[in-house]
Amino acid sequence: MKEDLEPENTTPEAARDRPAGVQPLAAGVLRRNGLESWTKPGPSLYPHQWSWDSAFIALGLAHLDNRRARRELETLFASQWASGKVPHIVFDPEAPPQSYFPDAERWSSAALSSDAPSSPHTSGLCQPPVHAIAVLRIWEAAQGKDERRVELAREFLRDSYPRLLAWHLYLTTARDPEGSGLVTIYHPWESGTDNSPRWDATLEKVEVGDLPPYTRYDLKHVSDPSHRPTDAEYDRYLWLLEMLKRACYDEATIYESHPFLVKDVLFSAILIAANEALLEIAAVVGAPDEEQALIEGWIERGRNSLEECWDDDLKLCLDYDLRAERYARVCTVAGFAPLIAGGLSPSRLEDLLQTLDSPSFAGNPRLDRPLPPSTSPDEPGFHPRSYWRGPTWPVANWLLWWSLIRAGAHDRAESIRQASLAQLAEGGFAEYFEPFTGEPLGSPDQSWTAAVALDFLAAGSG
Ligand code: 2M8
Repeated sequence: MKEDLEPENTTPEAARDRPAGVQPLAAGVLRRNGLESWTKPGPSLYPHQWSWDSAFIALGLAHLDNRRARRELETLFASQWASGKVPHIVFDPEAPPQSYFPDAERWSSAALSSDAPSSPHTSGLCQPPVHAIAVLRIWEAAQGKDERRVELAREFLRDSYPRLLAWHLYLTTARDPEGSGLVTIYHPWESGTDNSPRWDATLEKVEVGDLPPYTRYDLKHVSDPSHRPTDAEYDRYLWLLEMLKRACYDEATIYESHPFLVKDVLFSAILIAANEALLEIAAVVGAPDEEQALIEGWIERGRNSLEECWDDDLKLCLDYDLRAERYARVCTVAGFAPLIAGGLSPSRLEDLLQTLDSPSFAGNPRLDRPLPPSTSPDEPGFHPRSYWRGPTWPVANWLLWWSLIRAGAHDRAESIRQASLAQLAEGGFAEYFEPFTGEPLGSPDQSWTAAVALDFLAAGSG
């Protein structure tokens, strides 16, 4: 039953703001990638439910069909671990065989950890917590609609709040036993920016042991294997997975022995922004004062800790490798973490805008459009066609746009929105784009790309 399908906004103002019919095309991508209660990130490369993809998808769906948006997140949270962790992949038992590797069997999460759900199977990692931001968007999108829709959205908020709180509690405790305010990740896949040069130095030190054999299925879904991470990177990814399995996904054991323990500034910043959203949700559902105070404490501690990772020469924030006890001096979009975390002083905002518009990022004269490459072209590890090593990612543009609005930099935000929409109108809903030519790369018809387009458009139509 389509209980609350929203009619499309067709005012002349909205039409002016919709380059080349982007809205129906984006809606079509989400419809085609949609299954019964959730959406595949990509038509063939990603056949399962991914955590932060689902959050972005839900915030796009919120403008099309509030019910489907709610179900997207309800389905994901149904697989939350007993520890509060939201797994990075929920495996679809109906997905075609040999379509994605590592598969549920390779992760063996339920066999190794009593915290993991046994059906459907999940991976043992997590991804950046965009979920509370999406839940709030679903609530906002329901405002001004009829009473029943608002009541359904309020019910969803009430159900989501304890799940989100448990998720954020997991991240602020198990993933931050030091109480530093920053989240520790165990694998590049947790960052969502998998092969970014942010991880090169840490990964180089990982010595791959006796790795059980495997076949990469990802390469059959892209036109050119050089867009995807290399085999050497994959060996390390798979070896880290074996290490986590040996630790039975137990946090304390991982902390003692795991070779990849990094304080990820982008992940931490998203958690801070998500905590701000959670605080708003807490107010709507009337959560106890102690819980609201706890969330406020997380936000403050997180922002202070990001400040400690600030590099005044690069004018960016840096990840910290706990094993090597050093910062990763690499310029990538993750360095804009303080902008995403919010609560900036005017001078810090000025610093970040300067970096954003410098030749190291969106001000690079070779760019097809003034959109920041995922890795600065100044970096030795930059590669314009390889995944998170240089291409422009629409989701990263969305994060910057949304953060600039929250920081009050409306004009700067608007130029990112316009440039990103123009890129999608021309190149379609690709997973990522070559920054100098604008060529669409990776998986075509990527769901989160379509979802952020819908959110950009909704903002444009007021
Ligand atoms: C990419 O990551 C997966 C592993 O999780 C992969 O490359 O196979 C990343 O871009 C990640 O951020 C994203 O969530 C996922 C699905 O779109 O693909």
